[in-house]
Amino acid sequence: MSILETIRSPKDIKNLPAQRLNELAAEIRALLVDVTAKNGGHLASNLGVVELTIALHRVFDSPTDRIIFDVSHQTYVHKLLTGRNGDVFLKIRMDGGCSGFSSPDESEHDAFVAGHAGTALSAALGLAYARDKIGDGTSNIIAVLGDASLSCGLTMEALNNMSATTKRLIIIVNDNKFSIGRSVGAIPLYLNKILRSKIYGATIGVLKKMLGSGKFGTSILRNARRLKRALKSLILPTSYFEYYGLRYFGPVDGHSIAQMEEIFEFCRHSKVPVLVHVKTVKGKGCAAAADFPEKFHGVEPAVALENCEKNADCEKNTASAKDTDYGEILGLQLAKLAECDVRIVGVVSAMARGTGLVHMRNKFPDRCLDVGIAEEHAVTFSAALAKGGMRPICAMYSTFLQRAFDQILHDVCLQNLPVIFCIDRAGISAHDGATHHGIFDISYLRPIPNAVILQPNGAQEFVDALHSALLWNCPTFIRYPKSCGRVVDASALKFSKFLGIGRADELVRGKEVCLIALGPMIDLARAVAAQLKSAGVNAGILNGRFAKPLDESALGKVFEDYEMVATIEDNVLSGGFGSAVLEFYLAAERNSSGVRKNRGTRKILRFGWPDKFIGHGSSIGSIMGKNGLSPSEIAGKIIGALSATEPHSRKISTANAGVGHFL
Ligand SMILES: Cc1ncc(C[n+]2csc(CCOP(=O)(O)OP(=O)(O)O)c2C)c(N)n1
Repeated sequence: MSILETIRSPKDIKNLPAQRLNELAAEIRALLVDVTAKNGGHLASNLGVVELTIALHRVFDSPTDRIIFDVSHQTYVHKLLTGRNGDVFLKIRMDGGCSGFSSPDESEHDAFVAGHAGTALSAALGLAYARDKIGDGTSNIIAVLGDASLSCGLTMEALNNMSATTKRLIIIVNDNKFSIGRSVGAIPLYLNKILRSKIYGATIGVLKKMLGSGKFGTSILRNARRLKRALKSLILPTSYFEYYGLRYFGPVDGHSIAQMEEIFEFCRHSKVPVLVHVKTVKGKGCAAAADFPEKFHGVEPAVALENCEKNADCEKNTASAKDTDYGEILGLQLAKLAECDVRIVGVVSAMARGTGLVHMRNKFPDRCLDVGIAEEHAVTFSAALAKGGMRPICAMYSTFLQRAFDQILHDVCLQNLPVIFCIDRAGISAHDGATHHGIFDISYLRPIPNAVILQPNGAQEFVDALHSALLWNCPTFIRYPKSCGRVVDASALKFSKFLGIGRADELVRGKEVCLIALGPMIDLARAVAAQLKSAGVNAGILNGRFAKPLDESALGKVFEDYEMVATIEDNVLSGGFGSAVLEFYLAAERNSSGVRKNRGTRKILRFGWPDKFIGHGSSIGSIMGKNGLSPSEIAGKIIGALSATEPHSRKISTANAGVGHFL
């Protein structure tokens, strides 16, 4: 039996002899590599926190003590030590497996939901305040942040509030010098300065001498004042944290469990908020991940690490096996566009690799502006770049753009500034689950005046949309999923056709029902149409393309020609594209603009994501299937509605609740 198999709860870890801990760490690392090779997931970050997580669970008493991990992509080790080793972990991020992020529904040891960066400190402060006011007043609240998350705006806001909120809080900064790529900005630089300071070695020496290597219990308290004086005199550049009312400890070797246990034990009794600066190596224990932490931050399912050469070819090999990413196309197009137009800059918030802007970064390092995990800043910064005459292309994942709603509204759209937003990962994010699905953007962007929102149908239309948007000169939001669903030669794509704002495209002429879809949902519409055809129903397909403005003339014709319309989108139904079509229809009907031409009320069905949070799953297809969005279910609902006895009734059918409503 492995050591890991004997750990059923954090209590078992406390009872493990110290000399067996490194063996346990090695077992955990081997499992992390195996599981992420099969299921994909956050490899490098988890490899880096193995000892840190063991030390935390040896010293603190979860779940009485609450450990809150920022982003929580690095909680795999925590999951293994808190009763989730076994089948549920082997299926992590897949159907029936545990989530790749912190999930209180899954375990009492997961203190707070997370998936977006910078939330841990605010969450910790809230829990600490509640503990002080209505809780036991004694348990520990520990926030574990990466060096990149420490510099998030939200973290800064919480830091600013700390001393007014509680006197007892422990912050662990896991400093591995990396965000996904290298951490950027002044705060990571400042941490680095501390690490590089000559006194680092001396500090550790003094701590070792003062604390000894074994268990110390109350002796630590006796030594505390001496320790404090010694640390203060030794670690000079830490006053930044002291302004926030924090006592700084470190840097500590994040791969020495003994060293961390000593410091954490001291922190447990601290009567003031403390910050422990832990130095770790991202990807520790796996040569490829340690050498290329950016690439191995998150890995795709079924990447066989042992076959990965430790060079850039590895990336090419794995990429060639799958469909082309829109990000790849974006990065290459931007690099080309930037050659002929000095005004073009890429703006990205810590996601240069994920959004494809690495290509721009490689070619024009000073015109790929990575602002760190700072979406709000990225958006206002882009607004001002546009105001200053530049042409910013701000690339961000749909889920993270949520952070910057007010900046989009107040800073970009209110001034009608020509910022082009390339919204990657729009739609369902299969393995990451609820925190990462990009299924809200149409709904939160649609009410904003001046916003032009579109979803291209495939790689060529994406390139055309990007180039056309540069000519439109207005706030533009181009949404698309990760992959364009086909293998295309990204470097050969060229601008081929100017797209007029708000122009839809009839793809298939039909008779009984018109399917209006956006982006990849057009492929789904084709599959639905095929099923309808075999049931004797002739379906037309309209590429809606724009969620705003709608193509009113094309829609008017659709409502004239078809008795039934079904919208299909990769967004929530509430406020999405289907809602826009409904609004259009109702307004047109009220204005008696002739859309009905005395042929009776049209039936409108909407297909999209229901009003609930959707979890993770093995594939986008499996999640769609579970939510009534398979071709056969959609076709079945359309056939059912077509054959309903009262074609002109105007009631909302509850039979379709969640996935499709008809009017
Ligand atoms: C608001 C937000 N923006 C971007 C991301 C994508 N993201 C996930 S992890 C990560 C890097 C986190 O770096 P750090 O906090 O230093 O932790 P590490 O992975 O290095 O341990 C980023 C940018 C996110 N999760 N949330």
